[in-house]
Amino acid sequence: MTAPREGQSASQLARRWIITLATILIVAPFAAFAWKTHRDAEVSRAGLDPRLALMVRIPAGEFSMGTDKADEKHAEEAPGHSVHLKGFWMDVTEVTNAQFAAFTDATGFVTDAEKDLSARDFPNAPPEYLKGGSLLFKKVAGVNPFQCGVGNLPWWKFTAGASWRHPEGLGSDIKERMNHPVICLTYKDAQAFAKWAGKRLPTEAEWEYAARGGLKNKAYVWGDEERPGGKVMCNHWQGKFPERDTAEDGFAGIAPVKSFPANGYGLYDMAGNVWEMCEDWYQPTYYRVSPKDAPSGPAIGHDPEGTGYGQHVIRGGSWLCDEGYCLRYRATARQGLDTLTSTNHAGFRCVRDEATPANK
Ligand SMILES: [Ca+2]
Repeated sequence: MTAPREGQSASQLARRWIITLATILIVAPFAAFAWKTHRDAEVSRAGLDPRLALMVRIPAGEFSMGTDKADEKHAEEAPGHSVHLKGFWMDVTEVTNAQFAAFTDATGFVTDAEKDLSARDFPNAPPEYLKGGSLLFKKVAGVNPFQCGVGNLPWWKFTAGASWRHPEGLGSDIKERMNHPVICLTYKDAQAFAKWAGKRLPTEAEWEYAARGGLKNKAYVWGDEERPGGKVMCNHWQGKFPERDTAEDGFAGIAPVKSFPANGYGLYDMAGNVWEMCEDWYQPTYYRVSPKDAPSGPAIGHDPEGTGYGQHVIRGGSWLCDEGYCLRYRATARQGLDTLTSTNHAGFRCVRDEATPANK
């Protein structure tokens, strides 16, 4: 041990050593965690386009998917069932406009919302629905959402010209929204991006496992309390839906990615902001027959409108989910999105198999 300097007593020196040691013991675990997270994220970028999202490694494991506590309105979340998954990598954020622009710049890809439909392919569709466009949310006053049928919700308006480049319709753009999640895409658009990026869409089971961030059977991806310490934990709707959003969380509409705290795996916005498209077809009763090992969804999609195209799973809820009506920013919430439909409340993020070579 260092000899006491002039004017410094042995007890003073001992105190200094204790303080130094305590500081190291307190700081070291945080530093190690930060270094590991950084290393994992950086490793995942090897061989991938640097314009794409960083990824974090989600370890193999088993978890309880869904819930036995689902009420009648959310029966599709039941029953709770045990699922085992291999490890994989997942994008830290939802795919952003900047990342999607890198894809279209490189490939010339044109999204479904940017194309007109053929009257020959869709002979029963009204002419206004054959124009390229997306379903956009519009505020509606004097509506009780509980009394609206699910098939024709009055706050959804097909808007010709709306697309990921024009998210509020013609006349709007994404210049100031490059770090917002990309929206107004169909499932096929999301799949095309994932393939180009050397990634894929997550299965629904992978999505929920990752969203839980290592927590077990919690109602939300951050715990059991909706607002711990009074804090709004994700971007959703506050106020009277679908009439007035008070934006108590700071955002009336979509927020830039990473605007709220990450979950236990370092993933941002696994609740709220935009719904995230998964690989699986959607069936409300699938959990009754879902296998334990790496479930990949039913063979065909739920088709309540009889379109013949079916629905895929979306997860996580969005900026439109309010506490009183929808509450679908819970960890187990799930619903379907028609395969040919693009909207301004759904986006996606990608995953990659653990064994995928770095050079694809
Ligand atoms: Ca909000």
